Amino acid sequence: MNVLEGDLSPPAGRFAIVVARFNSMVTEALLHGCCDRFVRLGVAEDRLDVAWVPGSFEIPLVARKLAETGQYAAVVCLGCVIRGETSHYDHVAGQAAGGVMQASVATGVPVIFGILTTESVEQALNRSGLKSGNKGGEAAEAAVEMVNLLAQIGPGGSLTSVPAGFGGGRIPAR
Ligand code: INI
Repeated sequence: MNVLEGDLSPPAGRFAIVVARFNSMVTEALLHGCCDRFVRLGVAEDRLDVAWVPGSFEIPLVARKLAETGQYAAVVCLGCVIRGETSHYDHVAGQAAGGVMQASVATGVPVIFGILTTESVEQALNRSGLKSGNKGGEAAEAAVEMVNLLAQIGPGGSLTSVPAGFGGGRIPAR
């Protein structure tokens, strides 16, 4: 059995982060957690580009445009949609999630969903660094893992370097 799994070794390339200004107290904390984790994983700040958008609804378009440039190994999306604050929560949260997924599948670039969807401000704060970790940091990890996984699968990866018909992949040490 061949097992493919991305690890957290330092990847090459640049990373884009799209972050919403709406609920900026939370999203700035997500951005801080995201950049901090990238740096800890070996991606220096000068390899990070940050694009601010008005709200989470605007994230997918900009994420897709950035992914289409071919300049980025991955795009991380950060936002915060709080149910208590909006009657159109379901639309904003749902469209943001669907759009992020579409941007990724359409471009073949990992586009990571780091948009908090919570019931309350308290939950949002807890998930942006207070009590329950920082979703921005988790998003940076997911980006690195996906880049390393795709490097195993895609051109030049171990799956493409074995003779046709062998179907083999690298079995990473666990
Ligand atoms: N945008 C968010 O990122 N989070 C929210 O909680 C939110 N609420 O509450 O409405 C929100 N709305 C703005 C939306 O994302 C767009 O910016 C706006 O509708 C303009 O297109």
